[in-house]
Amino acid sequence: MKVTSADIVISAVKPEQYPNEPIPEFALAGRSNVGKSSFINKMINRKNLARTSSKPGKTQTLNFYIINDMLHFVDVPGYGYAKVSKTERAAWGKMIETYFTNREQLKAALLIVDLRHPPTKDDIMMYDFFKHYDLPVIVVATKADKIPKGKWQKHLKVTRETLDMAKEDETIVFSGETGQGKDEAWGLLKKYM
Ligand SMILES: Nc1nc2c(ncn2[C@@H]2O[C@H](COP(=O)(O)OP(=O)(O)O)[C@@H](O)[C@H]2O)c(=O)[nH]1
Ligand SMILES: [Mg+2]
Repeated sequence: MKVTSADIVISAVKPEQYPNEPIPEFALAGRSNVGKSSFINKMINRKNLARTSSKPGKTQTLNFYIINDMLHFVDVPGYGYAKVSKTERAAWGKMIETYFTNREQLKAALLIVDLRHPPTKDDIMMYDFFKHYDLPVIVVATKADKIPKGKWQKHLKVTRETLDMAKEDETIVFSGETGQGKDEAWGLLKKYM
């Protein structure tokens, strides 16, 4: 996919703010700091359109990006950050549930996990949530640059097994640093568009 344009559309907190275009949409879910924003930036060849940060738990909005006027990426606020109040956690849950269960344009969820480590309890919960709502999930195992290539398949197997992934759900080994997996990711997304 040749990306010729990419822009932020809106940072939304409620459905009235979601863009109305009937174009395919893909949402990025994952732990805070796992590499969701870096995934978007790498996919669209932009250094910092999606805000990346080493301070987790900051973004509490759904950030919609439009690519080539033909699809949306939605950067979803991360989970698993300890220093979040009960109230904030509840607000997050409500926003996530509202978005993922009512969005017609949504073609698949991209669950971003860290290839180096087994998925967390929260990752498993997120995966199960998507399956419960019959949403296709693509698991993107990122930060691959941080472990030797010879170990990727072994780690990927742990990822699939820990999430107890359905056979039909795909995984991609990715790196927001090197761009590993980028073409494969675009190839998969095209299948859903
Ligand atoms: N080495 C490496 N670092 C990454 C990768 N993806 C993200 N990071 C770093 O991890 C931190 C969090 O990334 P970010 O994209 O902001 O995570 P988000 O909170 O999920 O959006 C940043 O310091 C990134 O530079 C990757 O694939 N490889
Ligand atoms: Mg982010």
